Amino acid sequence: MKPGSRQVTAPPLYLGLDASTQGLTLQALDVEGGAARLVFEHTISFDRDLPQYGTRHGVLPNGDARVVVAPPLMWVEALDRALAALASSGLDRTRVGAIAGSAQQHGSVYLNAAVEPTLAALDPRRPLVDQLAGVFSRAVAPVWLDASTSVECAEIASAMGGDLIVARLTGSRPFERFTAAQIRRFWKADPEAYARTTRIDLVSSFLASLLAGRGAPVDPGDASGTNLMELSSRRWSAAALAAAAPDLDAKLPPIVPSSTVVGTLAPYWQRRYGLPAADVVAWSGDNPCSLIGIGLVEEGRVGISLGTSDTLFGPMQTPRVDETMTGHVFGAPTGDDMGITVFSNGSLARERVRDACGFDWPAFSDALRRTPPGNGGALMLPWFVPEITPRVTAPAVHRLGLDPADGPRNARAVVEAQMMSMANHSRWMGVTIAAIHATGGAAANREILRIMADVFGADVYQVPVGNSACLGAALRAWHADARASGREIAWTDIVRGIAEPIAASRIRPVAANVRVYAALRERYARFEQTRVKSG
Ligand code: XUL
Repeated sequence: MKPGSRQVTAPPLYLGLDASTQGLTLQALDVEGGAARLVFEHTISFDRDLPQYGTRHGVLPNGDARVVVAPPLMWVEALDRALAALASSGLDRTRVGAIAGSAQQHGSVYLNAAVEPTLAALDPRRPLVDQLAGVFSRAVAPVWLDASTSVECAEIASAMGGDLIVARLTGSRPFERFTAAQIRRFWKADPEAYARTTRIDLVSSFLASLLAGRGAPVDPGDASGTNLMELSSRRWSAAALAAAAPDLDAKLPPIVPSSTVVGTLAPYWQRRYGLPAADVVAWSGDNPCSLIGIGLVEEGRVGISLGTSDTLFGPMQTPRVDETMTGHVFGAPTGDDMGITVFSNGSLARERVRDACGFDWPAFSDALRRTPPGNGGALMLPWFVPEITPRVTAPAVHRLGLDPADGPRNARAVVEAQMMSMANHSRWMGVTIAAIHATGGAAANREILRIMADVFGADVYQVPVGNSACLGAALRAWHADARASGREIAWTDIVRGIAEPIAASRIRPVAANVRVYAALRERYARFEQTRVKSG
């Protein structure tokens, strides 16, 4: 096909990319007949497939554990390889209608004046990575795991009038991993390199720019992970920019709605891989994309991901800020807001208790079956590692009326604690939770989900999706492409049949158990408060 033309005869394919910490995934969806079907998936693992960059788990080893950075050139090479894999997949790639992406949030890429002319003149005969080496004003990109900016967070809070003012304005108090503090630290450490920086991208807008062949904007979902966007107007906040670093306004991409078509696939991609001039849709963060990828498109349902850390997230029609300042408000791809709260003692805490009891997972589940809801009033605060929610810097495990040697009751206590903590610390979202979509490794355990249903008093469903962020990105591509051509499709129709929970997996709450937990949640909150204060 002639580059620049788009002759889509068969129903289009929609591409989603997910640039996560450890790898880059591409999925293709076929939406024939109005129902989406996954027809291609390919993942590039940074450590395994691009060993020349020397990453471990996708980031560069560093003597200071608080400093966590990655080489942006590695992401460039991964993007090229992902589209090469699509080109050799046998799929009819001339059918590609639009492409959108999801990226790890908060990370920032620092570019110099060479970036615009370089992107505008990419040579399809040479790999992307060889052509982009000269566009960076900083060779590395700090990512969300970085925790080195506590001083900068305090400086930003003090310049803006305190944590709560920042939280009310931007949706979160200053956090170490958020982009404002990262930019400030770079400016302080290397003011000359900062002055040479003409553009600061998020990981999402950087990769979208490569696809479009010119600087791409950011969406509110990812911009709300910077501590720089005014949540109410979805614009950069002059006060937040001034508190972070000088001349920042001129270096940040504009913010556009998530469903914006930001360009078409650059000639580089068309000529190199035989792709059409497909729409490039604004990229977003992985959490906003996951919201779509597990079918959370209306307030009243939330997702709980039980993984290394446990997270609770869900759409909010009206933005409400967490005045206790542990949760975040991000822009959702639907145009609404989303709340998210992260708990660091997730699977690790469950495993520690399981191991201390000498159980395997079936024995752990059996213990949950054999012990009564409410555990006879016994409580545990399972802070094996520093906890984000509530903020606990010195980890310690506390028990109330619980014998540490009583294996079954300890198994129940850790799960009840996690569920009660999530239920209590998500009240700030003001969402009446009717149903929970459970994902992550531990969501396979139905005994754990039974406790979840009873503590929240809500139906719990299992979700079939593997990479929900990538699927969410591909579905966003479909939604934006349809919208751009005047055929707006409701989000409920976009997710139908592909990003929906498994109906048969439903676990309903038991009324008597819900009553037990309603009282126990208050006791748990008091116990937690006394320990947070004394700790
Ligand atoms: C959210 C966060 C992570 C990253 C990486 O605030 O830091 O979820 O988006 O996945």
